[in-house]
Amino acid sequence: MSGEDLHQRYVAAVALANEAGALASSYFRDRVRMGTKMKGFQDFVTEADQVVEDLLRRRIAEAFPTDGFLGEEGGGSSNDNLWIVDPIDGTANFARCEPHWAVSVGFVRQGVPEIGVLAMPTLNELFAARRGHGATCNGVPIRVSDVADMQTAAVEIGWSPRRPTASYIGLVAEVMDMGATVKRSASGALGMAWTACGRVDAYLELHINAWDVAAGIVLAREAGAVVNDFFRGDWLADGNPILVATPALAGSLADAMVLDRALLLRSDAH
Ligand code: LIP
Repeated sequence: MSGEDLHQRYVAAVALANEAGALASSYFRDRVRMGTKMKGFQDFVTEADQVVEDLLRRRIAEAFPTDGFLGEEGGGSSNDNLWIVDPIDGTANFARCEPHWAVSVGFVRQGVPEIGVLAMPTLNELFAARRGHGATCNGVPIRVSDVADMQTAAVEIGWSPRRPTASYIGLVAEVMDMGATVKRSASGALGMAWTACGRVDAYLELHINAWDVAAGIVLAREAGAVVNDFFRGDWLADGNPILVATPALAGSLADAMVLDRALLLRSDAH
């Protein structure tokens, strides 16, 4: 795939994330139209998730008919050129009319994340990155913070019922014992975007799915973050842990998550 082919997909991803964000916004705060349902314990889905994913699936099939598509709600299959989409990341927030949610559009080529775009309509922010070309928020370059002291760090730790509560509480306690303040905002994608622009200094989660991170991991790496090797093993079917952090904090946070420091990927390792 040429650089021009990737550029075309980057331009399309930005336009699609904006269009999908506008569609999602038309459901936001309309609890009746949202039609919230439960997929499982603490696992929400709304009508907006489905219609936004359907829009993205349709648009990408029209524009790039030989590319693959995987969405959180409708699934999909692997492909050398694979779009990985979370139509609304932070669905639990969206369902409660809480504004911390985003549309996540990622593009992965032969297992390498190349393009990541997040649209956050409630703050009118669009995060975008292409591998080797930097990361921006509303067109302005973004960088991770330079925080190196855990005593001044803010770390977001995502949670889901996919791992035992005790493991989550244990990680929170360990990171707090290291001196950091810990938060959880229920959108992994935005946790990675926040890390990329220095609003927090790291995002950790013991297990997360590919559609939650495919875009955010490009944003974070292009903004100078160190990330773990999420795209290993059967990452597409099974997910993996995620670590995204400032370079100075990544090693000690990897130790807290019992991740191999040797497998951390530095942002200059393109
Ligand atoms: C969410 C993730 C978050 C995780 C939540 C949930 P969703 O995605 O972004 O990191 O902790 O359990 O999986 O379901 O809102 O698209």
